[in-house]
Order: sequence, then structure tokens, then C-alpha cells
Amino acid sequence: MKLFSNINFNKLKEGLAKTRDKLVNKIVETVSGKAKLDEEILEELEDVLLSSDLGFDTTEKVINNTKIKLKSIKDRSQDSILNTIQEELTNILLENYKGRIENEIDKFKPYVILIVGVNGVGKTTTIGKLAHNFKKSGLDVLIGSADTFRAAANEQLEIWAKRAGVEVINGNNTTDPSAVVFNTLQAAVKRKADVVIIDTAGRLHTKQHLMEELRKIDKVIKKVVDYGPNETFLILDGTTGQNAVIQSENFNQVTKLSGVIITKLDGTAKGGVIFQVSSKFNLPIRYIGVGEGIEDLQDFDPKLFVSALFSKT
Ligand SMILES: Nc1nc2c(ncn2[C@@H]2O[C@H](COP(=O)(O)OP(=O)(O)OP(=O)(O)O)[C@@H](O)[C@H]2O)c(=O)[nH]1
Ligand SMILES: [Mg+2]
Repeated sequence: MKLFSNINFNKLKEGLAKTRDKLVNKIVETVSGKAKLDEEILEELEDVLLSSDLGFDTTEKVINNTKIKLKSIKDRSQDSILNTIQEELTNILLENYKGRIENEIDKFKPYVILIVGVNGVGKTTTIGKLAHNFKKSGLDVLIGSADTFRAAANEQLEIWAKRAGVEVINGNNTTDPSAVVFNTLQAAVKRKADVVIIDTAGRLHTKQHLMEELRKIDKVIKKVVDYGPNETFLILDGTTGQNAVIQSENFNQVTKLSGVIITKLDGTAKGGVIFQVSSKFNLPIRYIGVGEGIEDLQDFDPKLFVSALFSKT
């Protein structure tokens, strides 16, 4: 497989401008001009992290680790303190990092990816972008349109699939998502597709309903490929801050998530939520959305992400 990397550092940097402003520039302000690093500065730093959507536990972790590390470092210059915080933020994301998904895909045929998330977070758009990325890696991709709740859902998915140059299996007017999933997987096995991506509805009314629906889909997947699904990715809208945390909590309770994709990181000041979601739920961030175009789903790399966030130019 040729590995296709969709990381555009400049685009990432641009997209993170508002989060940088809220998080990193505030950290710099707090640290700069201070003679020594004392409790007062640490408390100020804590406030900056808390107000940047990192949440209490993740903030404590970053602050405590920073404290411990700085104790063993002689150099207390502003740069050294900033580097330490940058390192600790990176470590938060590295804790659950799983690397490139392409390293796993070869081991299963088809590799089955289920996409879940509440309505409007960017599931369908992300599937189009994902299909495009996989296609560029030379993989044969099939999409299953299991959002049977909304009439226009098929059409939107078809448009994205066309852009990506991949095929969609839809329900031919069936209202049963599981039936679509079954047909998609059978088709994938038959033509020896490399990857199957399944779109689901975000509009289920109750947690109970959602749980039942996802359980049914899971069962149907296993009927065709007993190892599946390989991934259940939760899509979160990065602009929603704490709501993204609540959604993670809810989905984590009803299904076994394997990773998170955070969309709309372009232009939001709430990108700090990425640290909280990863750390609180022990989930790897697998991709990030940085725009509405087909090229705008980037592989997630913790070091690059935090470097882009801390980038001065
Ligand atoms: N700026 C920006 N917009 C995005 C991104 N990802 C998705 N969007 C926009 O978010 C809106 C909703 O996207 P959809 O893909 O339709 O969301 P969905 O989760 O499938 O929605 P439902 O099917 O209604 O549940 C669209 O207008 C997308 O263009 C992103 O990374 N950046
Ligand atoms: Mg959709």
C-alpha cells in the first residue's frame, strides 16, 4: 500500500489560530515577564487551561506533570517553561495515540469502520473525506448509507462518494439501517473491498433507541465478518466545546468506541477540547477536520498538532 499522508501543516496552523489565541497566547502572557515560577503563576496557568476546554482532570494532570518536571530542570527561562507545557500537552495526546490506521487495514479484508455521532457534527462529510484519503492510498473503498432516517442523506453521501470516486450501497428505500449494513458488507466481501465505511443517523431520540440501533448494526456486521467492526469512530464537532465532552460520555455508554474524529477545528477557539476528550475517555484522536473541502481531513499526529498550536509564525 502506498501511504498517503494528508497533513498540511500550514492549513493546520491557520485553522488553529483562534485556539492558539485562547490557549497558547494566554499561556505565554502568563509566563512572560515573571521572575520565577511560583504557585500564583501555576494557578493562573490552571485557569487558562480550564477556560480553554481542557476540563478539570486533564488540566490537573498537565499542571502537576509540569510542576514535577520543572523541579528537576535548572533552566527556568520562559522558553523552558513553555517547552515543558508544550511537552506535557503533547504527552496527553500521545497516551492514547494509535498511529496510522493504514498500518492496520492490511490485516483485515474488508476493514470495517462504523461512523457514529449526533446530527450535524460532520459524519457524512467526514466519510467523503476519509474515502478520498483511503482511495489516494490505493485502497478499494465501499460506503454503506445506513442513515435511513433522512431522505436527503443518501443524496448527500452519493455526492461525496462521487467526488472521492468510490461506490455507495444504499437501502433502495428500506428504512432498516441494519439491512443496508448487511448488503454493504456482503457486497464488500464479494468484490474483496479493502475498506467499508458506514454512515449512521444522528437523529435517534433516546439513548435506549440509539443503543438498540447500534447493537443491531453491530450484530449484523458480525454476521458477515465475525471480527467486525474494526473501528467505531465517534465524530465530534470541535466548535461545541463541552457539548463534545457530553456526547463522548453518552456514546461511550452505549457502544464500544475505538477512536474519535474531531471536525470543524478550523476557525474555532474551542480546539482545546481535543485534549480533554482523548484523556478523559482514553480514546485516540484519529483524524481532524480543518475545512469543508475533500482534502480537509488530516491524519492526526499529536506532536505536529501541538507544534502547530504553539507555532509562532
Ligand atoms: N468548517 C468546517 N465545516 C465542516 C467540517 N466538517 C463538516 N463540516 C460542515 O458541517 C456541516 C454538517 O456536516 P454533515 O456531514 O452533513 O454532518 P452529519 O453529521 O452527517 O449530519 P446529519 O446527517 O444531519 O446527522 C456541513 O455543512 C459540513 O460542510 C470541517 O472540518 N470544517
Ligand atoms: Mg449525515
